[in-house]
Amino acid sequence: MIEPNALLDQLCAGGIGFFTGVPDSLLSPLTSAIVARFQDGEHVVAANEGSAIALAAGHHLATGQTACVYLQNSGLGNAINPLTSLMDEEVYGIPVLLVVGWRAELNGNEQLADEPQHRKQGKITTGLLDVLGIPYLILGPDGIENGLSDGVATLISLAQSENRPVALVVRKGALATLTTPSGDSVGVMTREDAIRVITETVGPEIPIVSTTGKASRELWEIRRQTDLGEGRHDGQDFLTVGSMGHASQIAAGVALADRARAVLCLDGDGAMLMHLGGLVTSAAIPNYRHVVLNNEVHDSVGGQPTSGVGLSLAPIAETCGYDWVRSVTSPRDLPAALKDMLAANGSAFLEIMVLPGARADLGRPKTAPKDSKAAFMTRLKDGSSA
Ligand SMILES: Cc1ncc(C[n+]2csc(CCOP(=O)(O)OP(=O)(O)O)c2C)c(N)n1
Repeated sequence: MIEPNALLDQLCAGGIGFFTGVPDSLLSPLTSAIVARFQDGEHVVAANEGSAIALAAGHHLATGQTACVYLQNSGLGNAINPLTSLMDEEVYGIPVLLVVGWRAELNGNEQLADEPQHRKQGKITTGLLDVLGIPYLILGPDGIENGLSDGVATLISLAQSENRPVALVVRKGALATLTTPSGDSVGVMTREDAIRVITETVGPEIPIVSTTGKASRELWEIRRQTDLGEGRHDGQDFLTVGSMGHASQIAAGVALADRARAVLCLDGDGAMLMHLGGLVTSAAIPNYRHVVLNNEVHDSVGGQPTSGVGLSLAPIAETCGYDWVRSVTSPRDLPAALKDMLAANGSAFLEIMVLPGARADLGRPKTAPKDSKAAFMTRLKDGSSA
């Protein structure tokens, strides 16, 4: 196990002076250390992993130096386009060190038990790096596994001498823990309380597409406590367990298929910012209802800030063209705001300021994703206006 600050010392000694990325629970000791150690300009939380690669490219163009991009392996998909068409030696040849949190890691042929959304990516992570031609080292609890113990220095030199991306793939338990310093809170109600009020106010006829992380886990648990009729608990919601940032366009696809039925997207601020462009599409759909739970952090992976700390999301929605927009902080105002949102004439966007954090005993969905999908599709079909 390595102390995150000792790893950062190695990266700085290798000449890395700029850090960017999207946080990951497995890498949270490292990102907490980065947040505590580096100032604005030396560290930027990116909106998505592809943007982080582009920031690293810009940093290299301006300074000639190599940047570090941290990401969960699920974010490799977002990073692949700029890795292959910008950084690759067949194009501009730009060095970058990727630090990749390996969810659902493989140990030989054995895969560490993890959630369904991580299984495929866990299996293909190192193979994907091979296909991309990105040399990598694996860092486990006992140190570097496939090279010399001072391999990180050699890896960074390789990136610099050959002008190419390299990667450090980090296993669970490789980094010693470090807690994220908590900042000022923007909300007064918990995310779970807000979701409970949403489920109580939104009738059973409105399907909900919820975002990646703890919001979906809380929604799933709240539904367990609520009988949707005939002993049913499943079917009203589609939990976007993976694919962070895409819940809004899944909901848009559902809403476009039946304009007579309202569809609600339950989003997170980090997820919304990850693929912000989709707001323009959603805002043009009159039966679309967008609720964003804004805690200004990536709460589900350790509470690191999002790229939008201090940013009010409601004016962004307004500019993107939503017909009805409001922001609420007080739990007292929430039920009325939700009712107004549901009754709105045209597309609607409600920002709810919430506290970071979740219950320590929060569970995870136990229904298999394919069963949830089938229940949701049946529900949509039964409730269809066609
Ligand atoms: C492409 C991608 N990058 C990173 C992650 C890891 N991840 C899962 S949830 C999450 C945080 C989501 O933050 P936000 O939308 O603000 O919701 P909160 O957790 O604060 O409720 C992150 C970074 C992921 N699942 N997918």
